[in-house]
Amino acid sequence: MGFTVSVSDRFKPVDCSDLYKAGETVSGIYSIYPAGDIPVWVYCQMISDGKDEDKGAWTVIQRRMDGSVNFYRPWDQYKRGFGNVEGEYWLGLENMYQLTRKNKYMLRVDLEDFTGRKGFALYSSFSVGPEADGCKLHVSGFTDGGAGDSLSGHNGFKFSTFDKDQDVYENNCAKQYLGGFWYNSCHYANPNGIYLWGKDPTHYAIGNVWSSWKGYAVGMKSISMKIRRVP
Ligand SMILES: [Ca+2]
Repeated sequence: MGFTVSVSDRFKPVDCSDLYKAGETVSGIYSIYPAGDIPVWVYCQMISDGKDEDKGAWTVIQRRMDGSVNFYRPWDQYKRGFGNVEGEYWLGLENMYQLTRKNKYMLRVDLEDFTGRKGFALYSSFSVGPEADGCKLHVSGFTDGGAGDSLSGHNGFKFSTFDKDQDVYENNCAKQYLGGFWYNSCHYANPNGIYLWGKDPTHYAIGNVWSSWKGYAVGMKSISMKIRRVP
């Protein structure tokens, strides 16, 4: 395993990049310190082979893979984080804010459908604003990894949950599309929507969909959002 209590007593990595630089090159669960003092468990995807520019660490901030965790949750849970760091989880808006206010990050969204096809979307800049301003999403610099861009349309919007409507829609996007997200009016992607187990045209846009790749009726088998510090 890649963590020990004795090491973290002295060494408080802010994110997975700090761990990678300290010699932890195996993917797995680690504790990081986004706010400096309180440890947070996270999955680190370490890339130690291949091209030099690919090497480094991704800090996973959101992950769906088997439908085992309910993502239809209230604001306080989206703020603090929830789920199982070994499987499906949400790192929490406060942790994302703490991470991205201090350092610059890029974002990668990895997607896989139920036929095994994969795609991704890369963004050269990603940050989350403070709760006092609605935990706004700031994302830009799209590069296509085959899945298209379903996130730039959410840039600048506040985060909404069923009990905290901060979207720009006359109704409640989180209630209507059964997730929590930086809803506009309402979405191009719904990574925290219902785990649909594939294609279900009887339900429109409530799944964990990425519309620019598979439209609004196909839920992903797996989706993960991960951030990496930009030098
Ligand atoms: Ca609304």
